[in-house]
This record gives sequence, C-alpha cells and structure tokens, in this order.
Amino acid sequence: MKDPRPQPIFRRDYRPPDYRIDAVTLRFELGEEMTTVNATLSVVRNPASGAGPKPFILHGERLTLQEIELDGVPLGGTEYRIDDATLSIPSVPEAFTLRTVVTIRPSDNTELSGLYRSAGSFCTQCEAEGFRRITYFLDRPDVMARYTTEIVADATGYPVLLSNGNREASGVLPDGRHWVRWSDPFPKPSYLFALVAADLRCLKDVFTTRSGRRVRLEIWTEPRNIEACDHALRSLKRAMKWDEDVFGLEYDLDVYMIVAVNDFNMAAMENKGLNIFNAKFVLARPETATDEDYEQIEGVIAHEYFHNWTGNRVTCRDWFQLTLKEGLTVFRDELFTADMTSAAVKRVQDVSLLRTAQFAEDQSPTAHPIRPESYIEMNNFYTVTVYNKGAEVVRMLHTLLGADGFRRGMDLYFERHDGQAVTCDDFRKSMADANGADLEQFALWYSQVGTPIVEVRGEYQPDSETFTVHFHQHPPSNVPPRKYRALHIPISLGLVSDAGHDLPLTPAETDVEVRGTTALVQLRDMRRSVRFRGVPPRTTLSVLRDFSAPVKLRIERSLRELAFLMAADPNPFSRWDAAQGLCAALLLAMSVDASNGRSLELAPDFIEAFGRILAAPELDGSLKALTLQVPEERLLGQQQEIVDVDGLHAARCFTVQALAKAHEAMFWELYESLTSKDGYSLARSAIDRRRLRNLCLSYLVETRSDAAIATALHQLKTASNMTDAQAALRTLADVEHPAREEALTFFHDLWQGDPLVIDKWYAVQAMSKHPRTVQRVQELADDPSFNSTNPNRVRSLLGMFSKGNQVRFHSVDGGGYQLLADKVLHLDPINPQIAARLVSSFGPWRRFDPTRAALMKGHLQRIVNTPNLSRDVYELVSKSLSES
Ligand code: B3K
Ligand code: ZN
Repeated sequence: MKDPRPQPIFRRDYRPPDYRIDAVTLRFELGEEMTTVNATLSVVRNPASGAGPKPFILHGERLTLQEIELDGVPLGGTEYRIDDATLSIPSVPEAFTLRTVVTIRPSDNTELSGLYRSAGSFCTQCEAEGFRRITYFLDRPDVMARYTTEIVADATGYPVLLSNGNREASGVLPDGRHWVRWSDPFPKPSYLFALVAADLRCLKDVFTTRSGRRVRLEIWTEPRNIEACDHALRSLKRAMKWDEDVFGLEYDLDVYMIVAVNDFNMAAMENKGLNIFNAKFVLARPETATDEDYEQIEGVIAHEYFHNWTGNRVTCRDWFQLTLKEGLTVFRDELFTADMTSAAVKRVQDVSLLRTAQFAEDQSPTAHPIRPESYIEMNNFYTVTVYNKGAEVVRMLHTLLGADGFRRGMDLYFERHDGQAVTCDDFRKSMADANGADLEQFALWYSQVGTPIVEVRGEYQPDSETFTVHFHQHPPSNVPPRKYRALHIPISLGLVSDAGHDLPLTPAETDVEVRGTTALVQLRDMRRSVRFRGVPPRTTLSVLRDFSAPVKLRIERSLRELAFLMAADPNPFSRWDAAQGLCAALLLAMSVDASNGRSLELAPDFIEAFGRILAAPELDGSLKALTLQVPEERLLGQQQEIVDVDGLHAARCFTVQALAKAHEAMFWELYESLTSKDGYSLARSAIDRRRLRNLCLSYLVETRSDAAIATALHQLKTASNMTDAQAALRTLADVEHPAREEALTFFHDLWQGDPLVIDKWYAVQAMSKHPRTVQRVQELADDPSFNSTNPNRVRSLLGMFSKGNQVRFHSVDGGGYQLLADKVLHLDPINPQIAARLVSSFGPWRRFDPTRAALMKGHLQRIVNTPNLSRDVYELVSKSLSES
C-alpha cells in the first residue's frame, strides 16, 4: 500500500455483500517465477443487498489479468476497470459465471501472504486478506463458496500436491508435469483456502470418530524431519477425542492434513482440512524441543483443530468479529491443555501472559476492545487482546453459566449457525437463550476498552460473626469515567481460616452461588457488598480465585497477609498470585530505594516465606517453580506511573541474588536430589522435576559461585534433552564469566544444522541481562548469516529483545531503539506484518522517562515520515504518535 495516509474501515459501515459466490473452480499452473491461476466463479445477486443494479467489485492485489470472460464471452476493455486493489464490472446479470486468468509471482512474495515459496515448496496463507493476492474474488468472510481446486506442477520438484477437502482425481501430463484435483464439500470463506505443492514425506494414522467414521490423519514435512512428527500426531488425536468428549464435536471430512513449513508469519493456520503450520509448532524431539515446546505444540495443534467447528463450520461475518472465533478457540484450547496437563499450572501461565502482554496493550496507544471498531490493516488486530482477553471473556461466560450451561449454549450456537458467518452478538445470544440468562450487560465486555479495576475490601464484624466484602469497580486508568459503564463481572472468592483451610460459606445474599468452598459473586453495579455468616475471627479473604475476570484487583493487604496466603491459600492459583503480589510490592518499593541510591534490603519475612514454599511437600514442581519466580521487570513496570527501568532492574537483581544466597544450601540439595537417574520422559512428574531443578540451577548461578557455573556448564554439555540444555544456556548467558562464551559457542556448534534450535540460541542472547546485549544483538542482526526473511529468526532475535528484555532494549543511550527502528525500516518492504509486530515495541513510549520517551518518539517520527510505508506499520506508528 503506497498511500501515505490509508483510511480506516469501520465496523458500523458493515453491509452484506451485493453478490454471493456459490462455487469456485480454480486451476493453478505452478511456476516459481510465474504461476497462472484460472478461476471460474458462479455468482448470484444477493437478495439481502437491496434494490437497484449494483456493480460487481472484486478484490485483487498484485495480479496481472490475462483473460476475463462473463458467461463465456470475453469482456472488452471498457466493460471492466482495474486499480491496484479491485476489479469492477459495472454491469452484470442477476446470475452469471465469471472466468478470469491471472498470473502471480510466488518467488517475489516475501510478505508470506497469498501464494509464496518456502524452502523449495509452494504454500499459501490467506487469512485475513491474502486470497485476493491469488485471484480476483469477494475476499470477505461472509462470502462462502464450495471450492474445487486443480493443481498442476512439475512432478519431480513437487510430487505432493494438496488442497482443501477430498482428493478427487489425478493424472500425469506429457510434459513432465502432473495434476491433482481436490474438492471441498463444505462452503467456506476464502481465508480458509489452502494449497501446498512440495517434496514432502508424510506420517500417517487413522482416527475413528465416535460415530464410527474413519478419518485419515496426515502430517507432512521435509524428509529429514519425519521422525519429529510423532508428538504432533498424538496431540491431534488427543484433541479430536477431547472435542468429542467435552463438546460433542466430530471431524467432518475424510482426511485431516497438517503441513509444516519453515517460513510462516504466525504459529499456524486452520485452513479447512489442510492446516499449514510453522515448523516450530509441529516438530519435536527431546534433544531439540523443550517441555514448553512440547506443550505449545499440543496447544497449537489442538487450537487449529478446534477451529474446524469454531471458525470454519461457524465463521465470522466480518473481521471485526475476529474474537468470535479466536477468543472462543483459545478458551477451548486452554481447557484442553488444562485437562491434558495441570489446570493450576495452565491457569498461572495464561494469566501471566495476560498480565504481561495484554494488560500492557490495554495501557498503550493501540489499546482496543476485543471487538475493535475500526482498523486500517486487519493483520494488526491478531492481538493478545482479541485472542487472550477474548478467551477470558468466553471464560467468564463459562464461569457464570457453569460447564453444563456453557455446553448448552455451544450446542444451541451450532444448531442455529452451522454453515453461517455470524457475529459475537449471535454467540452471546445463544449462550443467553440456552440458559434463560440475561447477558445484555455482559455485551459491554465486547465494546469497552481497557483493564477495569475492582477495588475490594473485607470487613469483619466479630459480634455477628459476619464477614462483609465490599466491591467497587473503577474505569481503567486510561479511560475517563464518563466513558465507562459498569461491567458484569464474576468474582470468585473463598474465606481461609487461620489454620489455612477453606471455610464453609454461608452467604446472606441469595444470588451468591456457592460452589464447593468458593463463592461466585456477580458484580453488575459500580458498587456491591456481600455478607457471609458464621465466620470465625482471623479469617483471610482470598479473592479473584482462578482469575475469574480480566481485571486489576485493588486491595489493601499487609505483607503478613500476603505471606500467609502465599504459604496457605488452598487455591493453588491464589497462592501463586499472593506470592507474585508480595514479591511485586517489595520490588516496587526497592526500585524506589535503588533509584535514590539507598542501600537495598530484602524483608526477612519474605526470605523465610520463600524458603517455606521451596520446602513445601504438597506443591508440585511446576507450581513451585512458578511460585518462586520473581516477577519480570516488564510486569513490574506496568505498576509504575513512569517505568523505572534501571531501578527495577537493580531491585530485581538484588532480590534474586539475596534469595539465592539465603537458600543456597537448599537449592543445592534440591538440585542434586532432583537429578534423574532414569532417562528422559515427558511424564508430568518428570516435567515438574525438570522445572524445579532448573529453577534451582538458575538461583545457584545467581550466586556466581564457581561451583554453580561449572554445574551449569556441565548440565549444558551433558544434557540429554533441550529443556535442560536451554535452561543451562539461559542462565549462563547472563554471567560475566568466560563460561558464557564457552556455553554459547558449544551450543551453536552443536546445533548449527537445525534452524529451530539456532533460533533458541538467538533468543537466549536477545534476552540476556548481560551489559553488552545491545551490541551483541546488533552484531547478530548485521551478520550476513542472519536471515531476515524468516519470521522465526526475526522474532527470536529482535522480537525477544524488544519485548522481553526491558532493561537492555530500553538502555538509556538509545542503542536498542536505534537498532530496532533501523530493522523495522529494513523489514517493512520485505514483510510488513513482521515489521509491524516489532514496531509495536515503541507503542508505550509515553510511559517512560523524558529521555527515553524522546528517543522513542524520535524513531517513531522518523518511521512515519518514511515514504511508501506499509499500512501495517503506518497504522501502529501513527496511533502511537497520536495525542488521544
Ligand atoms: N487464524 C490464524 C491466524 C491468522 C493470522 C493472520 N494474520 C491462526 C489461528 O489463530 O489459529
Ligand atoms: Zn486461532
């Protein structure tokens, strides 16, 4: 997009399409330099579009039109018009067939949107608006068509030809090419179209659905990676079974294919029957993938599979409704992972991500509601807000309606809308109607921006043995009160006895529902109080259990109270949350001391509470490791008016070192005792053990003792698995010690043939707290071996650096900013989606001190004044600079 001032598209301007396309026949003649796409569209006038003749306007970008005919008759030059985004035919009949032939240039496609090449293969990415770069079409999700796709390609270079649906026919041509025809019986929007032509191998299996249908499962990858697909396949089968068991949803085609590609803008894509995946989210062997990688792969495989119902069978009417499919599908994959692993650990991980990334987005100039009102470039709205806050909104419905009520709502949603393109309101209405629930006020969660604040105060009346909880909701800090309306907020809470047990709950108010030892309070007004009867003295309130709503809790709690909950709250999530809250409070206070040059001291009570958790037998290793992690600097920065980059860093380093010193003996003891005598296993208990052991290692290295550093180096060099190797490398990457370079070189030499592992090598250096990190990142990025057309590589180095390394990215000399801005401008013409993701790191510039803010603002201005900026980068930069 060359327009320096592209215009936004508004949700309120939605109109149904003037025409429907019921069927599409595509024929691709694949060539690296030039591919020919022959498309035949069966078009009918849409009765919903209103009276009067309407021009037929198709989307199309970077296409070279070779032929065009309507009902078999070629159109003359005056009968249609082409500009850089559309093809318009002013006069068409009520029903007709349009045939176009276009040529496209897959090798030139570095944006990785439309048809492109990756490592010798052809593949496609059409969501959100990539199909228009393949052929002229009504490229919008409410136009659903049946697709028949014929692919013609050189038989030697591209023995495998795949598209959506079922394989219908194939043949060979005399010129060394061959062809395959695919037909997809399910009408679908163009964004779900996919094509792959490649030389790949396949791992096969069969899944029998609960109604007895046999589905072929196929995972396609480069021959050398075929051994690394087992976990993905197992994950797929688990996801298929789980969706039948929990939601009664079965797969609907005869074949389900997954293709792993090296160059991909995101994690994966749910194309009907033919998912295309970033190889990072398919391939796993213990030597190359960490426990986290294994879990992520299972989560993404499940996510894309779940889209077959929530996204594909029922899709979005328009892109403003993206959270309809993404929020819901993320919620479904979260439930799945919770069932497959540990619900408490999964909840902690999801809430950490929400608080670190989504709460930050809510505070930034690009903040938007989960259903945005406008966009310039839709690809900018695949955000943590739309996805992860969207999932929290769906989770609140699950909490309010209960698992059975939620299932009733899902059943009604599919009964009403299967095969349709619908809105978030349609979903909410199904949930309400299936349960006789009033969810009108709940709709505000879709339109209001920002993170609301819920103030909570507990009050005990000893005479009546009543515990009263007062709630008061406040608008987000960046939203004026007049623009805020009270939200419908579910709040889960428990009352904990001084012995650390959950008390039975007897609410005085009848609408407060008690589930086990947790009460569900529905806050619909700005203020509300609820009372619990028969409560003994010295009771502690445990509130927002399991993070029942995506809000910020404001509650006055003494350090003692937090330490008590951290040690004793029976709700494991709340226990973690109390530990985080306590640690954050201490660190925030310490950062003020650090900035004022005062000496630092860590509260002895906290050191002791930390030790008790470390020794607690009842917590599993993963939860313990999560609980004992000191909150990240970027999370702490959000709680400051102006982020104190260096003060927070000093406070955090001091704290970690103080904890390491204080508990050194126990860390050693645990580290040794958790060393496995058996081989590697992916069992839950083995993962827990590795997590805790590696946490111990990271604290031990913080002591900087020779023994600890030698142990880390030994672990790296002898590790049988990537979890242990990466953990050792990470911790060594922070130290000022010859072992640092030794470790990095060892790792690089060992893994240089495996790009996904080398991405980890880049990421570890990008995240390093080492003082020379900016220079190192610069050197790595400038090295000719750095491949900036590969999104994984760019994210590993520049994404991790700018988003995950607050102290080094924001180094006050501005070196980090300069580096990022230069790379954004370099990458924008290559891949605007990736450039836009990077530039968003400058978004929160106003939250930093004047020196840093001015530097960041300067780079934003330099970028916005650059000619021929993509829409993607232009939108984010202009919003970041705007006053409001
Ligand atoms: N639906 C895709 C994301 C498409 C992103 C387009 N820029 C993957 C997913 O959410 O499952
Ligand atoms: Zn998705």
